[in-house]
Amino acid sequence: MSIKALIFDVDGTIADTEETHRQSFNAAFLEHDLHWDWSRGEYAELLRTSGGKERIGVYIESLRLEPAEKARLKAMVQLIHGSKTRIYGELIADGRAPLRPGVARLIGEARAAGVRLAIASTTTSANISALIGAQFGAGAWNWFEALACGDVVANKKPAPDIYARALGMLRLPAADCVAFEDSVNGLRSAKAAGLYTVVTPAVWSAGQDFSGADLLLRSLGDAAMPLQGGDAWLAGGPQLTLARLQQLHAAARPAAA
Ligand code: XBP
Ligand code: MG
Repeated sequence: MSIKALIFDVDGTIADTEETHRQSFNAAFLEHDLHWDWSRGEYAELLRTSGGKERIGVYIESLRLEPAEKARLKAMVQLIHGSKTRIYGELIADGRAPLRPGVARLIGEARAAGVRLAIASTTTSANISALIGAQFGAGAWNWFEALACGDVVANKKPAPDIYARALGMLRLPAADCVAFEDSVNGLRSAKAAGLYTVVTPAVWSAGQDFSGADLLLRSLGDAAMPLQGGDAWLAGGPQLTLARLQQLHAAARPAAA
């Protein structure tokens, strides 16, 4: 098996979580008496900035305020983001963001085949723990050998740092692994880290430029949401199986020198 590990992005890839993030940001703003309310359109733009704290900072910078007021608000970002993360965890624990098609199936195939699992995400470990617990059950946390997330790296996606961190934790070369992403920032991060990258765009990232993706599919496909048309042709059927991914990954490997 040329694939030794699958490395999953979280938000938008494992589950479509960004609407829950958006609602959590807005609830946190209310909690802090800030009359900010990010619409879907506004949030889609703000998503170009990876990281919730960085995103709030970019938003504050965009406001027509005196420098001193901007500085005062920026000093509150950590506090606001802490509230947002608490609210998000509560919503996710209620089952807000179901897994995307094929994610549970492919993870099950990988576990059965002894292919290792890892996460490389911009969000916080608290958010990932809430999602994994809610959607896979508490014990699933141990399925992922490496968890590279949030502030463990200085440079978030599209920088390669978070994937380099996951590879280091796995002690594997990029050539032996496959990354799964939903956004152009994530694709750029995984490709810059040298990874074969499967992109399954989420509603929030639809229309972004995914040139450079090794495989671009609407989803990973499962019985309820089978792949069709060109996706089915690329995936070799209604679902992207580990066996098919192995074929594609092996064919993409540079010929041994
Ligand atoms: C997507 C992100 C995160 C989330 C919000 O992460 O950019 O910032 O939008 O989560 P991923 P935080 O790499 O999993 O796609 O507020 O915790 O940053
Ligand atoms: Mg993502």
